[in-house]
Amino acid sequence: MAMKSENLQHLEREEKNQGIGKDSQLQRDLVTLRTTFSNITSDTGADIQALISQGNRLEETITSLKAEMENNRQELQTASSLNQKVVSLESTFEKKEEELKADQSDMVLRVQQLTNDLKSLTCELAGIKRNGSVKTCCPLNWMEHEGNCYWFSRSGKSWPQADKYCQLVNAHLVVVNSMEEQKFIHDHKGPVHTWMGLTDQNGPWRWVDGTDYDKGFKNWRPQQPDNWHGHGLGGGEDCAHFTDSDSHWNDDVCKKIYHWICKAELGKAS
Ligand code: MBG
Ligand code: CA
Repeated sequence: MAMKSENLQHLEREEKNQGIGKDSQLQRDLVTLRTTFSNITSDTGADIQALISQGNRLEETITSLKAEMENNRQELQTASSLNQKVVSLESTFEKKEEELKADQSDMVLRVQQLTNDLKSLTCELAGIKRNGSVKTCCPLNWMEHEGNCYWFSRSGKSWPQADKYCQLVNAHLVVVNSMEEQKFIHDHKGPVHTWMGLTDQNGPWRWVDGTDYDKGFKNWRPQQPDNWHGHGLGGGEDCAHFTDSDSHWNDDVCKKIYHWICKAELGKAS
């Protein structure tokens, strides 16, 4: 703009020098040009001022936006660390809940056991008070089922030793009279070979309580009994046991060490 203004003054001077300043049309044009130019300069100056102040305002806005962004970033960080804490608290809570549930089911089992013990002791006490004449309950740690008492060993013995043990507690090795009883035994014996009161050591198969074998209930595994001699322990197989998995019967060597079950009529075992 400064350049243009100098040029115009120069032009004016030259006009005078050349003696053509009297040309009124030219002079009028010059005046118009000058006014226009001065308008333009002042307009542009105002525009620049406006632009500068707009720029300043923009700078301020940018600064405040930056501060706001920083705030947001920090807030986000806080939120994400809070979220992590919540997640870890949740998993701790879930673990504790599981532990509590396990403890609770242990306690329910224990309460059930104690209730049974209490029932059995109350019944025994009642028997003692009546002079022990009629017993209406199974001893502690025996199971009552259909008018009989059952005791499931938690260790092993040979068949003859298991037989003796049951006699010592006024019972006998278990005799199975029905499929219903077989199922009850299967449900309670656990997955281990378990002796029953059935043997052919003295000839034919005989139940220890005198139950008729031929007419009675049987539940042999297919191809059993086979009095197998292939075990190399001498002799065949003369004692019957419930097999570990499905509880079907097998004859086996009597000196093998298996779990066993005693049975007595309600009120007879001690
Ligand atoms: C076993 C019996 C054993 C004998 C043998 C014959 C896989 O079962 O336990 O008593 O019968 O079979 O192979
Ligand atoms: Ca066999």
